[in-house]
Amino acid sequence: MNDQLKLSKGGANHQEPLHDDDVMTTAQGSPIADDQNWLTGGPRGPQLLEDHIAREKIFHFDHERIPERVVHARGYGVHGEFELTDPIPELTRAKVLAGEKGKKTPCFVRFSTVAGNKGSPDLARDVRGFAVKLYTEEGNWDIVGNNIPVFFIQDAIKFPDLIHAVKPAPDRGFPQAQSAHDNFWDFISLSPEAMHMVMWQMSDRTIPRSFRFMEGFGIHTFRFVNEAGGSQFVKFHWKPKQGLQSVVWNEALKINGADPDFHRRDMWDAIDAGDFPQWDLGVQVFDEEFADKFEFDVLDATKLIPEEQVPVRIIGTMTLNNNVDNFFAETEQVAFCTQNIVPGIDFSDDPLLQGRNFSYLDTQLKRFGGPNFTHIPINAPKVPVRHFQQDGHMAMTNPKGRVNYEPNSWGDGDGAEEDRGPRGCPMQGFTSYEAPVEGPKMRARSETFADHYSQARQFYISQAHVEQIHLAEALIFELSKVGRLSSRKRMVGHLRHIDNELAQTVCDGLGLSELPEKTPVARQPITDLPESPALSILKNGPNSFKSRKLGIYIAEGADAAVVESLQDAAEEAGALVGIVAPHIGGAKLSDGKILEANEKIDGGPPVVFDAIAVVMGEAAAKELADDKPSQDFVSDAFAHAKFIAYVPSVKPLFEAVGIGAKMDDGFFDVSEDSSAKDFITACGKLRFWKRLGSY
Ligand code: HDD
Repeated sequence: MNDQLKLSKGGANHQEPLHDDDVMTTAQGSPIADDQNWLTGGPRGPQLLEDHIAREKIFHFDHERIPERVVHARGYGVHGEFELTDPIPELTRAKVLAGEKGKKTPCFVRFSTVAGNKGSPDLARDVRGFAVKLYTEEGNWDIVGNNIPVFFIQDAIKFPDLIHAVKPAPDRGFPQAQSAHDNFWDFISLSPEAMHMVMWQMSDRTIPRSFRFMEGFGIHTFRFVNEAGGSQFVKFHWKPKQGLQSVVWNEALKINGADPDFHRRDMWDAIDAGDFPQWDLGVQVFDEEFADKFEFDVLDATKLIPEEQVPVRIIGTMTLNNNVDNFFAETEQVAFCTQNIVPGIDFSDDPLLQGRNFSYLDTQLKRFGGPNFTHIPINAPKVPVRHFQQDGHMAMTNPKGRVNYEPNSWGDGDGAEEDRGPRGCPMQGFTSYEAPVEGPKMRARSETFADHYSQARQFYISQAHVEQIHLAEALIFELSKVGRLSSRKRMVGHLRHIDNELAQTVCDGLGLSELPEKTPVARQPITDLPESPALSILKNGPNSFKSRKLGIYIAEGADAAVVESLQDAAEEAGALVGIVAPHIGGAKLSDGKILEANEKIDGGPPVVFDAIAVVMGEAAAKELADDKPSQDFVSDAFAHAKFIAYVPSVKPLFEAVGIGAKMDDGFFDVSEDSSAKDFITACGKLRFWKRLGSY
């Protein structure tokens, strides 16, 4: 063999025989000798089409993508299980909810943003998808919900317009993953029905700290149907045991730069560390009589039923405990469908839900190129599937035998031993609740859907003061990105029906010369709905630092005992710790040992932590007082109302950014014994809101 030939074989050519298990094969299973060099005619000659190995590799690569979801393209999936804690056979015959206490059902959850494409940043201001697939013993039940209990529109026919309006403008292809632009607010300001949802969208709900710290909602009114055929209405709620938490907008902007994968990384890390997030499943159950007397139509998805009016009954707990093995196979290929329900659950006539029931199945055809996506493991039920459906792209589980139709008489005993195949069963099978249907065909919105402001107002007045301020700031931010004055004014015209002070604040924030006219209304809003504290994040705070993350910024000479006490206190509280240092190699502490860092300072800004500590030797602190990333570390943590632990030697850094004289009760000197514990206890409040004055 000449030298040139030896060289061209590269590193992939193993001289030693490999174990059979390690030998690479083609997709046809044929062993490959070299997949790093295309077959050529001569060492410097043309590549030969004959190379079936190279062509197969490139062919497959060329087809690696499937169409991304038209909405909710960016998402993150996790496996888990649902445990039934309070069976409700009196309400539903669905075995997943009516079985014995403690019954476990596997599930897969995909969290997502709505507007951005697959590669968009996690902290866009956006609604979050919260889609749960329960692999029940009676087939798959999908609750395809969001982290907000209402929706923008009342009728599914408007969905394409809503999504076109929020997605990048068709001529320029931007802005990506943002609602702060002309088309969106033009559409919204012309859609009074969106006002309630817009209040939620402008609240901190749309910038969650993590998927783990948000609620989930089935939104629509569904039906429970029990064994006797009796039915009640139901709304589904997922309540995070971790509590609710959001970031502030300025943080969101910075997180998108520092870690665009912040949410998916957070979920992966938590599960990887064995800190499994949990949600209680709650149901709000009500009957026709309540529906008739309720102020709004229970079929209108822009309305919720306040928990104070119909309490949420907790019936089970979902634990997410397993990261995916393969992102594409599971998270990308999972296909949720609102029409995936099981006996004992039924639809209501909510016109948004009914339209969704068409759209979800239809969209899977586009994404998978055929009807057999249910054969893919992530979508396949975990119970036997028996029917006469067959063939199509990628058919993998065609029924066996000769019989593929019904009615058939095979197996009836006249000499034919064939298996006759399955039959429908009125006892076990799904039967629709016999809800009466009558009336003329018409294209019209029911008058009972006409009030668009009352619950928007109720949401606003139920917020803590600081949340109201954030909401107003979000509206001002978004509308300031809108070029057309008419849209800005129209929005303020709507706000006047929700809350006058809010309208005035936004009007001033936009620099409008006068308060625009109130938008004409179809129905006068109810202005005396009571506050509903359940709608606020801050009124339902966790009061615990569990599952949160402390960032400790260390530098040369940091007191080793202090660092250790902080680590211990955080660990004891069930929180994670990230070490930040001027170099990724870490820093030498006072005991002479090097503590390695998880992040170099400009890669680990405070926005990716829930609270921070700064522990440095005097000389290092003086030197870093001039360092911009170090300055940002303390000044951003301060500006975002975070709790800050420190040792006196780091004061030069605080002074360099002007917070030395502003150290409030959110600061903790942790050089004293046991003070680290007090600090971590205080961190349970998550933020020191008082720092922000009028808040
Ligand atoms: Fe939708 C995906 C939630 C209204 C049409 N939707 C999708 C996902 C979630 C929601 C969480 C992502 C599922 C996943 O992770 O794969 N959608 C909602 C909620 C709605 C809603 C809570 C209102 C209450 N959606 C809605 C309407 C339509 C659609 C009115 C159409 C008329 N949605 C779709 C879709 C998607 C989808 C195009 C895209 C990918 C998919 O279905 O599987 O069919």
